[in-house]
Amino acid sequence: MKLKEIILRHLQMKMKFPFTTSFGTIQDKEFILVEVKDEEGRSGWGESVAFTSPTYNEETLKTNWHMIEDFLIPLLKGKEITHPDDVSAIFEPIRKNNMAKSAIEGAVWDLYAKREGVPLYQALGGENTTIDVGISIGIQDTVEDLLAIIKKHVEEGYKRIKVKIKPGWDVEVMREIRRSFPDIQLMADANSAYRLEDLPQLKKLDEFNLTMIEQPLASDDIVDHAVIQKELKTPVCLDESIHSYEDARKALQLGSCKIINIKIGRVGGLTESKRIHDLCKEHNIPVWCGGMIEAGVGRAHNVALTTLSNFTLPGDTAASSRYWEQDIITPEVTVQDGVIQVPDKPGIGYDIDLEAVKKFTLKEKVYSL
Ligand code: OSB
Ligand code: MG
Repeated sequence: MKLKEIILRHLQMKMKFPFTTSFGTIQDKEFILVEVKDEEGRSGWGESVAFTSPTYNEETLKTNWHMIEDFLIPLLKGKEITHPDDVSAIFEPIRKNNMAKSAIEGAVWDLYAKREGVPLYQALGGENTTIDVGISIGIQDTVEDLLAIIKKHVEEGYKRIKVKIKPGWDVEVMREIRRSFPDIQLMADANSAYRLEDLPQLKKLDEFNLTMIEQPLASDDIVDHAVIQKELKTPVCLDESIHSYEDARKALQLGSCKIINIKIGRVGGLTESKRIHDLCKEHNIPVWCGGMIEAGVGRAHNVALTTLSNFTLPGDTAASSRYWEQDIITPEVTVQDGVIQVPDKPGIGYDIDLEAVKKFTLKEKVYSL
């Protein structure tokens, strides 16, 4: 196929509540929605997961727009695409900027699956028609507030509770959670808030039977993580540190983690996500799908990826209604007893609500190829 047109839209969607991690607070979600069109006018959809500030990683909404407009779209001009895997190959000359690449690549995957008349999850080689999900809970003002939120989500049926931690909001908080919820599947995500010398503090978390501790150390580190993984009973899971198949291969070789969180945007797309999944499967390393507070299009891609067989741990893709009064897809992503039914329509499997898209769009630009 040849791509005919790409439309970039800058959307802003108000979140129901602010989400606080060790690196900061996100309130109004702004992101780029990508629409790619083929010769027949069919559309595929992708979502950039870059935030407005370079606090999770170095990318931002504006750097993504710049990369897509000035480098990625020009690379696609005149190219014949026989399979979405071609897109990562075409983008190969551009270093990093994975979230920008992924937003386009995801839209091409959706378009490809629609042209083939198959659901995206099948195009990816996914096997499961339902996926298990957990939920990620931000840092709260008080432990009482946190316990009340956990209670609500446990009652809703989410299969695993993840809480954000940072120095000063860690061991005593986890102790209180375990006291109230002795049997839930529980984990902690530090978003790189600790350093090697904090090992004694991290070791205290071993007493709470956590499924894992996610990204305790620096966002570009796999060496110190290998040191602490040897000292900790709790499995270490890497998020920020894994940008590619090569990073994953090296982390597994070093013993930097026992679990990997795959985020499609962080690793540059679905093709790379699948390669990392396959590598981890070969090495008996379980994976799960992380979240970036996505709107519906990003959620749909997460759902499709999570159907691959080595996604054996619940992911972070909660219901659309968790963050949004109104999402940009119909139907919205719903969760029942911690399970999402994977849609079986061609492509991402959810329709785009163009009225909603219009309502949330601040800026739109059309590029002809
Ligand atoms: O580290 O997984 C993370 C949100 C923003 C940035 C980073 C992370 C998160 C989450 C929330 O944990 C995931 C979600 O609900 O989409
Ligand atoms: Mg994380």
